[in-house]
Amino acid sequence: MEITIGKMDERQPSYKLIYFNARGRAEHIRYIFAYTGIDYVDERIPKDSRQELKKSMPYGMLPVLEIDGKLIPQSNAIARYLARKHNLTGRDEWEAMQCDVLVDTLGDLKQIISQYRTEENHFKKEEKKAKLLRETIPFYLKKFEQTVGENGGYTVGSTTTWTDFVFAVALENFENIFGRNALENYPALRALKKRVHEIPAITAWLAKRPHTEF
Ligand SMILES: N[C@@H](CCC(=O)N[C@@H](CS)C(=O)NCC(=O)O)C(=O)O
Repeated sequence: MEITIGKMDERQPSYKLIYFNARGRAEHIRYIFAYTGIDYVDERIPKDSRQELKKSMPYGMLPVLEIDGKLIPQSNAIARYLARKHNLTGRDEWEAMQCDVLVDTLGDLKQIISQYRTEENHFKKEEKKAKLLRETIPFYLKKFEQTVGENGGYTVGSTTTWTDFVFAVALENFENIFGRNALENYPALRALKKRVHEIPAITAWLAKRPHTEF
């Protein structure tokens, strides 16, 4: 008689992450794959096949994660699913909720920054930039700075979570958009980004990932 110890179904699903050749809304998912060491295909769709491919996606948008052939949309649903499976949502339900609160709040700020970046009217764009730099960004970043400072360098609790990855990716973009000194008043946020980038698996990913502007 054979005795099976442990879970019967330990098979790793097959994963293919489908996105454009950009960090964009897929990079935090790539960080999770890098950190956990899970195999996946990092499929980057060339510009000329974008329109055709989008038609076959559940909501016509990317990223999509193909899990054993099933197409799953929504970047944060994908990231949260992987994070839950691989213990990256904190120590308990409370911390998992804190992860979501921070990811969604950062999402609010990213949306306002995106409205500024896509503004075509030069005058309105300058107005939006001034308000962002004077009010909106300090409002959010001061609060994030305080939280990360209180948590000793983590966004949530005292362990690495997927939220740390979401923030590290966003802070890198933030410096690209607003300049190298954009985080000079936020030492805890700079330290958070540095800590994430110094996790060996993430350092290795940063060294080998394709270079893209965003
Ligand atoms: N809430 C969705 C938004 C997805 C989204 O807006 N994707 C953009 C790219 S970042 C897209 O596919 N746009 C269609 C296009 O660029 O043709 C998510 O987070 O996954």
